[in-house]
Amino acid sequence: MLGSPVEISTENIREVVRREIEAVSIFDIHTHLFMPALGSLASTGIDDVLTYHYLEAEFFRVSGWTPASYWALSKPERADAIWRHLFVERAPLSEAARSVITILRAFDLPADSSGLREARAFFATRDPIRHVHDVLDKAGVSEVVMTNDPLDPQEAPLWLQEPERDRRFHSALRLDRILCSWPEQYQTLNSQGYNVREHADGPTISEVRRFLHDWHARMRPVYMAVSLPDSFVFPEDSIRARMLSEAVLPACEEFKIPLALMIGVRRQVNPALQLAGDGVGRANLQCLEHLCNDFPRNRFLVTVLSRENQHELCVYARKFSNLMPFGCWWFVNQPSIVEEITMERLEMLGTSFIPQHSDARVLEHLISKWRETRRVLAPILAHSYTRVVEEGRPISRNEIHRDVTRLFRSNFEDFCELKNSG
Ligand code: FIX
Ligand code: ZN
Repeated sequence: MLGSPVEISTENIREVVRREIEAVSIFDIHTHLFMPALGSLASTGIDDVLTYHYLEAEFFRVSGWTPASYWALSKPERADAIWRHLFVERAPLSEAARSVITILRAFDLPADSSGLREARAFFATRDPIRHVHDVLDKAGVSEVVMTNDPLDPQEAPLWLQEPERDRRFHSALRLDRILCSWPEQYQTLNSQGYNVREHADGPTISEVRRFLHDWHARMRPVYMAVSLPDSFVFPEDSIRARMLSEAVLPACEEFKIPLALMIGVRRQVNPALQLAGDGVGRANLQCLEHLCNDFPRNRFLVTVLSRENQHELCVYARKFSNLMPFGCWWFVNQPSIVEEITMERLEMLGTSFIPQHSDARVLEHLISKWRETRRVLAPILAHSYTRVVEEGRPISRNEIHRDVTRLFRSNFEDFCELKNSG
């Protein structure tokens, strides 16, 4: 019998699983957070929490405000407007709205006040370094992976100054501008000293390899990443497909890091809403067959945005061990859908997947998003163990501890070959 000899009775399984999930220190594999040394890019505090694009989308539905009139406001004025329309004039029933309540309660701040004065005063007094520590601690998160864009006009110059690294914040080399808007972006590579052309000829591909090499050395990313539209096809006679197969995937193989594919976003279906204006589409996932088959020495972290693509992703994961499904991304990060996706993955993949990432854009999101994930996943996992015990195979606490650790950290660490697994 593995680990402690103590077999867990079906009555106790729920509580044991709940405690193990409560105690596990999570490795959050995809966020839009920034390490302290990149602090000027970071978002934190009640005004950033309220002007989160998930809430802006809901605000535009109910407020009657035009996007232009909203964007003309300052950030605190926008936060005031969102608070009034979504939290005072309405009960905060949506997932995104309820998570604001979770954040306020985590700092013992009132959740029913008419205004934000007290919350603003509280966050204004926080020491930034201390606050990062407290939030990670409250969320039970020990490490996060950032989203780092080497072509971002604000972010790229900060990396050239060799910012102090923080071992809690890993980097991910984000390649959307290269793989999704090359005609608009290739000049930025030229301005960084790379000699590339719009039509991506051979010399351009080598220069992109050199670019990836330099930024890999600078950021030391745990993976490279790209979000892809629902229309993404591979193979294809396109600059994107060529960049993928001749530059990005060979570079990932050379650096022994995975490529993260986030498939199914329809960017800017309503541009007036800015970040809140993105949509979703069902993708043709046959691209995964070709990528996993044609690049067997590459590893692929994959998440899909459309609910309709989730089952196919599970089936592909059963076919390709170099494919690791991760997270319930964005529009499917709703408790009822997370339940469905996670149950399906447990039934089809056992514990060989990464159930969630936070996609936190504001530091405090870590608290609400992981509290909700823990709340939703515990009964689902307990149900799976109970089924096994009812079939006559005992389960021990150590087995539960091992599996929970796998799901929330070591599956990722092992897939990325990160040293300090466990
Ligand atoms: O592509 C991404 O990484 C997405 O997560 C973002 O673009 C999106 O805006 C987001 O914040 C989703 O949660
Ligand atoms: Zn994201």
